Amino acid sequence: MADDDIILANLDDAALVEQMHQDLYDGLKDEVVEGVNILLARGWTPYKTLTESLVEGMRIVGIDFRDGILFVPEVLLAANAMKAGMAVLRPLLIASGAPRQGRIVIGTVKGDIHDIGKNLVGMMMEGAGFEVIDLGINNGVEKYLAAIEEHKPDIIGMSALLTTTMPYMKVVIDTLKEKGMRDDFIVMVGGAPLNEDFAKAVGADAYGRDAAVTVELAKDLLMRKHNQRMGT
Ligand code: B1M
Repeated sequence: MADDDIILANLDDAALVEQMHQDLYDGLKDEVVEGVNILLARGWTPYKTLTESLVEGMRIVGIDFRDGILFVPEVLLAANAMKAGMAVLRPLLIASGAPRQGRIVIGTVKGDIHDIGKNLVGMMMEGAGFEVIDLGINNGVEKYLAAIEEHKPDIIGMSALLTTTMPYMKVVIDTLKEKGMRDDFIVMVGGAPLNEDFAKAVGADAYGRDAAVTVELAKDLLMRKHNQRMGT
Protein backbone atom coordinates (compact mmCIF):
# COMPACT_ATOMS: atom_id res chain seq x y z
CA MET A 1 0.00 0.00 0.00
CA ALA A 2 1.31 3.50 -0.77
CA ASP A 3 2.02 5.79 2.20
CA ASP A 4 -0.83 8.02 1.02
CA ASP A 5 -3.29 5.24 1.78
CA ILE A 6 -2.22 4.73 5.37
CA ILE A 7 -4.71 6.08 7.87
CA LEU A 8 -2.58 7.00 10.86
CA ALA A 9 -5.47 6.90 13.32
CA ASN A 10 -6.08 3.23 12.45
CA LEU A 11 -2.56 2.16 13.49
CA ASP A 12 -1.83 0.87 16.96
CA ASP A 13 0.70 2.87 19.01
CA ALA A 14 3.79 0.88 17.97
CA ALA A 15 2.90 0.94 14.26
CA LEU A 16 1.99 4.62 14.45
CA VAL A 17 5.32 5.55 16.04
CA GLU A 18 7.16 3.53 13.39
CA GLN A 19 5.18 5.26 10.65
CA MET A 20 6.00 8.64 12.24
CA HIS A 21 9.71 7.82 12.06
CA GLN A 22 9.20 7.11 8.35
CA ASP A 23 7.16 10.30 7.85
CA LEU A 24 9.83 12.34 9.64
CA TYR A 25 12.47 10.69 7.46
CA ASP A 26 10.42 11.63 4.37
CA GLY A 27 9.94 15.20 5.65
CA LEU A 28 6.14 14.86 5.73
CA LYS A 29 5.30 17.70 8.06
CA ASP A 30 1.48 17.37 8.10
CA GLU A 31 1.66 13.64 8.79
CA VAL A 32 4.13 14.16 11.65
CA VAL A 33 1.83 16.77 13.20
CA GLU A 34 -1.16 14.44 12.76
CA GLY A 35 0.76 11.62 14.44
CA VAL A 36 1.71 13.82 17.39
CA ASN A 37 -1.92 14.83 17.86
CA ILE A 38 -3.09 11.22 17.72
CA LEU A 39 -0.58 10.11 20.36
CA LEU A 40 -1.57 13.00 22.64
CA ALA A 41 -5.25 12.15 22.18
CA ARG A 42 -4.43 8.59 23.20
CA GLY A 43 -3.05 9.85 26.49
CA TRP A 44 0.67 9.89 25.70
CA THR A 45 2.51 12.56 27.68
CA PRO A 46 4.11 15.37 25.65
CA TYR A 47 7.57 14.20 26.79
CA LYS A 48 7.02 10.56 25.77
CA THR A 49 5.60 11.71 22.42
CA LEU A 50 8.61 13.98 21.90
CA THR A 51 11.28 11.44 22.74
CA GLU A 52 9.81 8.28 21.23
CA SER A 53 8.42 9.70 18.00
CA LEU A 54 10.37 12.86 17.12
CA VAL A 55 13.79 12.55 18.80
CA GLU A 56 14.08 8.88 17.89
CA GLY A 57 12.97 9.67 14.31
CA MET A 58 15.69 12.30 14.02
CA ARG A 59 18.26 9.86 15.40
CA ILE A 60 17.46 7.53 12.49
CA VAL A 61 17.76 10.42 10.01
CA GLY A 62 21.17 11.21 11.56
CA ILE A 63 22.46 7.71 10.85
CA ASP A 64 21.56 7.85 7.16
CA PHE A 65 22.92 11.41 6.91
CA ARG A 66 26.21 10.19 8.35
CA ASP A 67 26.28 7.26 5.94
CA GLY A 68 25.68 9.42 2.87
CA ILE A 69 22.20 7.99 2.19
CA LEU A 70 20.47 11.28 3.00
CA PHE A 71 21.75 14.72 2.01
CA VAL A 72 21.28 18.25 3.35
CA PRO A 73 18.03 19.05 1.45
CA GLU A 74 16.31 15.88 2.71
CA VAL A 75 17.60 16.43 6.25
CA LEU A 76 16.30 20.00 6.15
CA LEU A 77 12.83 18.68 5.27
CA ALA A 78 13.05 16.19 8.12
CA ALA A 79 14.14 19.00 10.47
CA ASN A 80 11.17 21.11 9.37
CA ALA A 81 8.80 18.20 9.99
CA MET A 82 10.34 17.73 13.43
CA LYS A 83 9.95 21.44 14.19
CA ALA A 84 6.27 21.29 13.18
CA GLY A 85 5.75 18.41 15.62
CA MET A 86 7.66 20.30 18.32
CA ALA A 87 5.42 23.34 17.78
CA VAL A 88 2.40 21.24 18.80
CA LEU A 89 4.19 20.00 21.91
CA ARG A 90 5.75 23.31 22.95
CA PRO A 91 2.73 24.86 24.75
CA LEU A 92 2.13 21.57 26.55
CA LEU A 93 5.73 21.25 27.65
CA ILE A 94 6.00 24.81 28.91
CA ALA A 95 2.58 24.97 30.63
CA SER A 96 3.58 23.00 33.67
CA GLY A 97 2.87 25.67 36.28
CA ALA A 98 6.27 24.89 37.81
CA PRO A 99 7.54 27.41 40.38
CA ARG A 100 9.72 30.19 38.99
CA GLN A 101 13.38 29.25 38.68
CA GLY A 102 16.26 31.31 37.32
CA ARG A 103 16.96 32.83 33.94
CA ILE A 104 18.99 31.21 31.16
CA VAL A 105 20.49 32.73 28.04
CA ILE A 106 20.98 29.96 25.51
CA GLY A 107 22.30 29.89 21.96
CA THR A 108 24.06 27.79 19.36
CA VAL A 109 27.67 28.90 18.96
CA LYS A 110 29.33 30.67 16.07
CA GLY A 111 29.57 28.75 12.80
CA ASP A 112 26.79 26.35 13.76
CA ILE A 113 23.19 26.50 12.55
CA HIS A 114 21.80 23.39 14.27
CA ASP A 115 19.00 24.47 16.57
CA ILE A 116 16.61 21.58 17.18
CA GLY A 117 18.35 20.31 20.32
CA LYS A 118 18.86 23.83 21.67
CA ASN A 119 15.16 24.58 21.07
CA LEU A 120 14.19 21.40 22.91
CA VAL A 121 16.35 22.34 25.86
CA GLY A 122 14.74 25.80 25.85
CA MET A 123 11.24 24.32 25.88
CA MET A 124 11.98 21.90 28.70
CA MET A 125 13.66 24.64 30.73
CA GLU A 126 10.59 26.85 30.28
CA GLY A 127 8.43 23.95 31.37
CA ALA A 128 10.53 23.64 34.52
CA GLY A 129 9.94 27.31 35.36
CA PHE A 130 13.05 28.94 33.89
CA GLU A 131 12.88 32.17 31.95
CA VAL A 132 14.58 31.41 28.63
CA ILE A 133 16.27 33.97 26.44
CA ASP A 134 17.01 32.23 23.17
CA LEU A 135 19.77 33.80 21.10
CA GLY A 136 19.19 31.50 18.13
CA ILE A 137 22.05 30.17 16.02
CA ASN A 138 25.56 31.21 14.99
CA ASN A 139 26.36 33.30 18.06
CA GLY A 140 29.72 34.97 18.43
CA VAL A 141 31.00 35.88 21.88
CA GLU A 142 29.77 39.47 21.50
CA LYS A 143 26.17 38.18 21.29
CA TYR A 144 26.53 36.32 24.59
CA LEU A 145 28.11 39.38 26.21
CA ALA A 146 25.32 41.67 24.99
CA ALA A 147 22.67 39.23 26.26
CA ILE A 148 24.41 38.97 29.63
CA GLU A 149 24.44 42.75 29.92
CA GLU A 150 20.78 43.04 28.93
CA HIS A 151 19.22 40.06 30.71
CA LYS A 152 21.49 39.36 33.70
CA PRO A 153 21.00 35.59 33.50
CA ASP A 154 21.86 32.98 36.13
CA ILE A 155 22.87 30.46 33.49
CA ILE A 156 24.59 30.68 30.12
CA GLY A 157 23.84 27.71 27.85
CA MET A 158 25.73 26.91 24.69
CA SER A 159 24.91 24.32 22.05
CA ALA A 160 27.17 22.89 19.31
CA LEU A 161 26.55 19.97 16.97
CA LEU A 162 29.77 20.08 14.97
CA THR A 163 33.23 19.02 16.07
CA THR A 164 34.47 22.13 14.27
CA THR A 165 32.27 24.53 16.26
CA MET A 166 32.43 23.02 19.74
CA PRO A 167 35.87 24.57 20.51
CA TYR A 168 34.19 27.98 20.24
CA MET A 169 32.62 27.35 23.63
CA LYS A 170 36.07 27.82 25.13
CA VAL A 171 36.39 31.19 23.38
CA VAL A 172 33.21 32.35 25.13
CA ILE A 173 34.25 30.98 28.53
CA ASP A 174 37.80 32.41 28.23
CA THR A 175 36.34 35.80 27.37
CA LEU A 176 34.18 35.67 30.51
CA LYS A 177 37.31 34.82 32.50
CA GLU A 178 39.28 37.70 30.95
CA LYS A 179 36.50 40.07 31.91
CA GLY A 180 36.43 38.71 35.47
CA MET A 181 32.82 37.59 34.99
CA ARG A 182 33.17 33.82 34.77
CA ASP A 183 32.11 33.07 38.33
CA ASP A 184 29.02 35.25 38.10
CA PHE A 185 27.28 32.60 36.00
CA ILE A 186 26.64 28.91 35.72
CA VAL A 187 27.86 27.83 32.30
CA MET A 188 26.26 24.74 30.75
CA VAL A 189 27.15 23.18 27.41
CA GLY A 190 25.50 20.52 25.27
CA GLY A 191 25.22 18.98 21.83
CA ALA A 192 25.73 15.53 20.32
CA PRO A 193 29.54 15.58 19.89
CA LEU A 194 30.28 16.81 23.45
CA ASN A 195 30.88 14.87 26.63
CA GLU A 196 31.70 15.47 30.30
CA ASP A 197 35.45 15.59 29.69
CA PHE A 198 35.08 18.21 27.00
CA ALA A 199 32.86 20.32 29.25
CA LYS A 200 35.49 20.17 32.01
CA ALA A 201 38.33 20.92 29.59
CA VAL A 202 36.69 24.12 28.33
CA GLY A 203 35.84 25.24 31.84
CA ALA A 204 32.05 24.77 31.81
CA ASP A 205 30.15 23.88 34.99
CA ALA A 206 28.12 21.12 33.41
CA TYR A 207 27.45 19.06 30.32
CA GLY A 208 23.79 18.45 29.44
CA ARG A 209 23.51 15.05 27.78
CA ASP A 210 19.89 15.69 26.85
CA ALA A 211 17.16 18.17 27.60
CA ALA A 212 15.79 16.37 30.65
CA VAL A 213 19.23 15.95 32.23
CA THR A 214 20.02 19.60 31.49
CA VAL A 215 16.92 20.75 33.36
CA GLU A 216 17.78 18.66 36.44
CA LEU A 217 21.41 19.81 36.43
CA ALA A 218 20.36 23.43 36.02
CA LYS A 219 18.01 23.24 39.00
CA ASP A 220 20.66 21.53 41.09
CA LEU A 221 23.45 23.98 40.20
CA LEU A 222 21.21 26.95 40.80
CA MET A 223 20.20 25.63 44.21
CA ARG A 224 23.86 25.07 45.15
CA LYS A 225 24.79 28.57 44.03
CA HIS A 226 21.92 30.00 46.05
CA ASN A 227 23.00 28.04 49.13
CA GLN A 228 26.60 29.23 48.70
CA ARG A 229 25.40 32.85 48.63
CA MET A 230 23.37 32.24 51.78
CA GLY A 231 26.45 30.65 53.35
CA THR A 232 24.70 27.35 54.05
CO1 B1M B 1 23.93 18.52 10.48
N1 B1M B 1 25.41 17.40 11.11
N2 B1M B 1 25.16 19.43 9.26
N3 B1M B 1 22.34 19.37 9.79
N4 B1M B 1 22.93 17.28 11.43
C1 B1M B 1 25.14 16.51 12.22
C2 B1M B 1 25.37 17.19 13.59
C3 B1M B 1 26.11 15.30 11.97
C4 B1M B 1 26.53 14.53 13.23
C5 B1M B 1 25.49 14.38 10.91
C6 B1M B 1 26.35 13.16 10.62
O1 B1M B 1 27.28 13.25 9.89
N5 B1M B 1 26.01 12.07 11.20
C7 B1M B 1 27.30 16.05 11.27
C8 B1M B 1 28.40 16.57 12.19
C9 B1M B 1 29.68 15.77 12.09
C10 B1M B 1 30.74 16.31 12.97
O2 B1M B 1 30.87 17.44 13.28
N6 B1M B 1 31.57 15.40 13.39
C11 B1M B 1 26.57 17.18 10.57
C12 B1M B 1 27.09 17.92 9.48
C13 B1M B 1 28.41 17.44 8.92
C14 B1M B 1 26.43 19.03 8.92
C15 B1M B 1 26.90 19.93 7.77
C16 B1M B 1 28.39 20.33 7.82
C17 B1M B 1 26.53 19.21 6.47
C18 B1M B 1 26.98 19.89 5.21
O3 B1M B 1 26.67 21.02 4.97
N7 B1M B 1 27.71 19.17 4.43
C19 B1M B 1 25.99 21.16 7.94
C20 B1M B 1 26.60 22.18 8.92
C21 B1M B 1 25.84 23.48 8.95
C22 B1M B 1 26.37 24.39 10.05
O4 B1M B 1 25.94 24.26 11.19
N8 B1M B 1 27.27 25.27 9.74
C23 B1M B 1 24.78 20.52 8.56
C24 B1M B 1 23.47 20.97 8.36
C25 B1M B 1 22.35 20.39 8.89
C26 B1M B 1 20.92 20.79 8.53
C27 B1M B 1 20.76 22.28 8.29
C28 B1M B 1 20.51 20.03 7.29
C29 B1M B 1 20.12 20.21 9.75
C30 B1M B 1 19.94 21.21 10.91
C31 B1M B 1 18.55 21.79 10.95
C32 B1M B 1 18.32 22.53 12.25
O5 B1M B 1 18.87 22.25 13.29
N9 B1M B 1 17.44 23.50 12.14
C33 B1M B 1 21.06 19.12 10.25
C34 B1M B 1 20.66 18.06 11.12
C35 B1M B 1 19.17 17.95 11.41
C36 B1M B 1 21.58 17.14 11.66
C37 B1M B 1 21.31 15.84 12.46
C38 B1M B 1 20.82 14.81 11.47
C39 B1M B 1 20.32 15.93 13.59
C40 B1M B 1 20.62 16.99 14.66
C41 B1M B 1 19.40 17.10 15.55
O6 B1M B 1 18.57 17.97 15.38
N10 B1M B 1 19.25 16.11 16.45
C42 B1M B 1 22.75 15.53 13.05
C43 B1M B 1 23.00 14.06 13.31
C44 B1M B 1 23.09 13.73 14.80
O7 B1M B 1 23.17 14.58 15.65
N11 B1M B 1 23.13 12.46 15.06
C45 B1M B 1 23.63 16.31 12.17
C46 B1M B 1 18.08 15.99 17.33
C47 B1M B 1 18.30 16.77 18.62
C48 B1M B 1 17.09 16.58 19.53
O8 B1M B 1 19.44 16.26 19.27
O9 B1M B 1 20.84 18.30 18.73
O10 B1M B 1 21.88 16.29 19.90
P1 B1M B 1 20.72 17.16 19.66
O11 B1M B 1 20.27 17.81 21.07
C49 B1M B 1 20.09 17.08 22.26
C50 B1M B 1 21.38 16.96 23.10
O12 B1M B 1 22.55 17.00 22.34
C51 B1M B 1 21.27 18.07 24.11
O13 B1M B 1 19.87 18.12 24.34
C52 B1M B 1 19.18 17.95 23.10
C53 B1M B 1 17.81 17.40 23.37
O14 B1M B 1 17.81 16.18 24.06
N12 B1M B 1 21.70 19.45 23.76
C54 B1M B 1 21.97 20.36 24.74
C55 B1M B 1 21.85 20.06 22.58
N13 B1M B 1 22.21 21.33 22.74
C56 B1M B 1 22.29 21.56 24.06
C57 B1M B 1 22.62 22.73 24.76
C58 B1M B 1 22.64 22.66 26.15
C59 B1M B 1 22.33 21.47 26.82
C60 B1M B 1 21.98 20.31 26.13
O15 B1M B 1 22.96 23.81 26.77
C61 B1M B 1 22.99 23.90 28.09
